[in-house]
Amino acid sequence: MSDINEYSVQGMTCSSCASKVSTAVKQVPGVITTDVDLSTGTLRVTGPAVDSSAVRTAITDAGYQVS
Ligand SMILES: [Cu+2]
Repeated sequence: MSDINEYSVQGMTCSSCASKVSTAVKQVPGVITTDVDLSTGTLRVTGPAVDSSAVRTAITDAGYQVS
């Protein structure tokens, strides 16, 4: 797995949504940084060997959809 992964997240409309998603994803083991681009709905996650299915679960558990 690469150290940088991007996810397309649906449902984030403001900075509060972005921080909610970031906070949830930062709980995933191995995640070092998260960065959200609200205009595109892109979540960028850095960290070695991050389990992408765990990231997806964290996003959906926070109440957002990921494609
Ligand atoms: Cu919001």
